[in-house]
Amino acid sequence: MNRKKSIELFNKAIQILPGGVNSPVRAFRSVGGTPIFMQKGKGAKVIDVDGNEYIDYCMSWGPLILGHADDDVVRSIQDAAEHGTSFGTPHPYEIKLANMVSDAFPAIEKVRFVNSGTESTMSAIRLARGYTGKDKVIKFDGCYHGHADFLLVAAGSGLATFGTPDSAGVTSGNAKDTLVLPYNDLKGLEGCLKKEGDEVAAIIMEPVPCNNGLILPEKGYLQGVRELCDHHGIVLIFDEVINGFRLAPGGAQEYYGVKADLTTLGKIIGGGLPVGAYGGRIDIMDRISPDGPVYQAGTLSGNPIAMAAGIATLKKLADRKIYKALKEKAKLFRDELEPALKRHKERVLFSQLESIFTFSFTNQEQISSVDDVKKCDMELFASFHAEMLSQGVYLAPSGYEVGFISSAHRDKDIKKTAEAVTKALKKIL
Ligand code: KE4
Repeated sequence: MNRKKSIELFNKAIQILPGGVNSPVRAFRSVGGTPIFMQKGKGAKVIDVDGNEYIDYCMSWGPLILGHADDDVVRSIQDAAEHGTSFGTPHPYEIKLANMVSDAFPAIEKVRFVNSGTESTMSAIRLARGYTGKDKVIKFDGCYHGHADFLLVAAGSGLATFGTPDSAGVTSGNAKDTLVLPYNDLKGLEGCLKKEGDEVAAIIMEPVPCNNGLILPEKGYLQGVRELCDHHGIVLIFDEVINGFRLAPGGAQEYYGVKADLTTLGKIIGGGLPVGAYGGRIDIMDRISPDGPVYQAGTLSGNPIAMAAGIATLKKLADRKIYKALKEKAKLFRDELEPALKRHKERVLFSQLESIFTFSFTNQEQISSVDDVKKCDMELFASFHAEMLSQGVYLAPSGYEVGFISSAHRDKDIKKTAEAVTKALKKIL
C-alpha cells in the first residue's frame, strides 16, 4: 500500500509532538512501521491520508460502538454546536446524560462528568480516600486505569506495550500507597487484606481487563472481590471505561451481576467526544465538592456538545437490539475464523467476550493473568498486524490491546476480515 503521505506527515509530526503522537500507543512502537494518519471514517471503515481504506477494529480504542460518523451522533453534535460550544454553566444535557447513565447502572445513584477516563479514576480514588479516611489503594497487575501518578504502577496498555510497568516521574511517595496484586487471585487478595485491610480505602479494577489483551474473570472471582470489600469496609471501584455500555448497557455489573460502590466510565458515553464519568452510592458521592470536602473540578466537564454526542449514542443503545446484533456479528466472526484457528491452534489463541476480541500468539488455551500474557509472542503479533494492514484491516497497533466490533460492521466486512486473518496466519505461521 502507498503510505507516502502518512510518512511525510509523521516526519513533520515528530518535530513538534513527542513521538509524533498525542498518545503513546498510537506510535506503532510495538508493531513497527510508521503510524498511519487517518483522514475520514464512516461506519466500519476508515480512510487514511493516502486514500487507503481499512475495516477498522481499533474504533478509537472503544468509544465507537456505533461505528465512525454515525448519522445521529454527527447530527446531535452539529445541532449542539450551533447553540454554542461551552458555557461554564449548568446545561440541561448534563442532567439528561446523567439519568441515562444511572438508568443503565443501578449502582450509580449520582454521577459527575469529567473529560477522560484518567480523570474519572483519579477522582474516584480521591473520593474513596476522602470517604474512608484511609490511604492505600489496591489495583491488579495488568489493569490500566489511565495515567494518574498513583495508578502508573504495573499498568497495562501503553506501559505494558513498552514493557515498563512503572513510569518515570512517579514518586515513591505517590506509588507507595498503591498495592499491586495479581488479577484472578482471590486467595492472594484475601491474604493481603488480612495484613493491610484496615488501611485500604479502595480496590480499583477493570472487571474484565482489556489492556493486556482480553483477560476473563474466573467464575466467582468478581463476587469474591465484592464480598471481601464488604467484609473490610473497602470501596469497590469498577473501572468500566471499556466494559461500560460495551458488554451490556450496564457493563460488567449487569453482565456478571456484581455491584460496585463506585463506577468509572468513559469512551462510549462520549460517543467519540471527550467524556469521562464517575458515580455510585449517594453516601459516597455526597462527599464531592461543592457538597462535601473532596475537591474535583473541570472547565469543560459536562460540555454540551460532548453530552449531546453521548446522549445520541446511549439513546441508540437503550433499546438493547444493538447488543443482540453485536453478539451475532461476534459469533459470525468466530465461526468464519474457526477453520484457521483449528489449523493453527498450537500457535494462536482467539479470545472473545461479546464484541471484544484479541489474537494472542501462544499455545495456551486460556489467558487468565498477566503472566499468561507475558508468554505470548508479540513479535508474531507485529507480523500479524502488518499482514492485516496490507490486506486493508486496521487492528489496534499493540498486542496488549483488544479489537472492537461495532454495529456498523456488516457481515461482508466480518467475512472479509476472517479471510484476511486466514491468509495472514498462513503467511506468518
Ligand atoms: P483515558 O484517559 O485514555 O480516556 O482513559 C484511561 C482509561 C481508563 N480505564 C481503562 C479501563 C482504559 O482502558 C483507559 C484507556 N484505554 C486506553 C487503551 N486501552 C486508551 C488508549 C490510549 O491510551 O491512547
